[in-house]
Amino acid sequence: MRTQVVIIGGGPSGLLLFQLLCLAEIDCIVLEKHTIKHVLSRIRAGVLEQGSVDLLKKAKANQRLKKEGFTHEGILLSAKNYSFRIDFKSLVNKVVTVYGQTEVTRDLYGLTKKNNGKLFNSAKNVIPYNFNSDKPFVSFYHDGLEKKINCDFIIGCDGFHGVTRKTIPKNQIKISERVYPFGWLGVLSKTPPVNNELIYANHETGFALASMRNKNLSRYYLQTSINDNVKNWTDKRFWNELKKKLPNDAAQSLVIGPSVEKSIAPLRSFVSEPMKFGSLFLVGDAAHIVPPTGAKGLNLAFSDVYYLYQALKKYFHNDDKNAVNYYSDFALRRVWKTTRFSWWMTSTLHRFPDQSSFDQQIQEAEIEYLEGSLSAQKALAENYVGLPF
Ligand code: RFL
Ligand code: PHB
Repeated sequence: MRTQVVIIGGGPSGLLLFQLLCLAEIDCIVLEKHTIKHVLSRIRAGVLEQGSVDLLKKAKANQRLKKEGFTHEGILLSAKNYSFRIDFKSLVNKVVTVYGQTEVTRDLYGLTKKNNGKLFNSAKNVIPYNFNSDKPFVSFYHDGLEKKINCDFIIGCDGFHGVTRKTIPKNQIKISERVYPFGWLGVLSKTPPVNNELIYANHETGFALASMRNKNLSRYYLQTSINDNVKNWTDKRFWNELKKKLPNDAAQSLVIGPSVEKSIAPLRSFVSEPMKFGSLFLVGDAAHIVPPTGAKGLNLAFSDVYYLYQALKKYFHNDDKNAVNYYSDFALRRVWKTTRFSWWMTSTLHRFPDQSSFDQQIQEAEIEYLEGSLSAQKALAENYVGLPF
């Protein structure tokens, strides 16, 4: 087989790049390790920046998003069970859209059937080869048969645990990392959201987040210890802890019910540089991870997709062979600014195991400062709605 671009990984970034390239009549193939059912069973991001919404529109993947996405003009921040609002609309004249990553991925999968590109699900033992030459290729197994695809470029969209980054020699890669000493317990419940906007709560017993998917589906998160296990979390314990951490007025109106999904995720910041090695490129979680506190991971994956899509279009259509060489620098500039913001949100809102009463007071003072300072609010809003790309 031969194609122009092989995309390893059929998560949101791989599928979005695939759809954009297909629309630009650039030949491509996606290799995804799992079944579609498995990919769509993962509950992850919930908040889209305007730049991500615009890119999904460009990919013609916004039909349902337009109808079912919720525009949010602000968030609530809380400390000591008292909350105040950050009004994005009035501060920076931008908004975010609440629409689940699962639905984004479902919409993108729906479009793959219409494309002349190819998608292989359950592709096993995918291995990129020869990306330091002008004859790269990828081998994999499908339906028990070994296959080989010759191509011009290989794109690693295969997430943090994927194979692509691991095939790059260690001495060619620089890793910067921070592992946080806590995780997030996420719960999905068929109950009305506690508030019509997201609530990020700092509390002396740990962080909580109230989010949502739709009018009758809530998504909540609680900070947990790093070695915790979901088995330790009965629904009753979860709701009690959440109530304790939310602002008082929200806690009073919280509707509780059985959980329909419960999982624990670790939190880390991770950047691997550069994001291009010869004819191999890294995109999204394959290259970088941010803690979910600023709702940035998926959005950052989409800005990578945008830079790479632009570069590949120039390469194939405008005979600009140099454009792909700028991808890594462009993408990394935004990656580091977003890594900084996600680290800051995480550090300001969570309780650290060795946190003294001094540290707690500093966090509370920072949040109080945010309440009183429009300049501080503007900086938060500008980052939360997404830096331009
Ligand atoms: P993904 O989604 O991990 O997809 C990678 C795909 O590659 C496949 N794969 C392979 N395929 C072939 N061969 C191999 N060897 C392969 N190895 C892996 C996998 O099966 C998978 O289908 O990476 P991608 O596309 O870069 O997307 C990144 C996002 O998923 C991630 O950044 C976000 O979910 C992060 N995130 C959030 N981001 C936001 O923008 N806003 C949010 O509100 C937000 N909330 C979150 C989050 C992540 C969370 N968790 C669970 C880590 C909340 C949570 C709790
Ligand atoms: C979510 O709804 O899953 C969500 C929202 C905001 C975040 C992280 C996760 O910061």
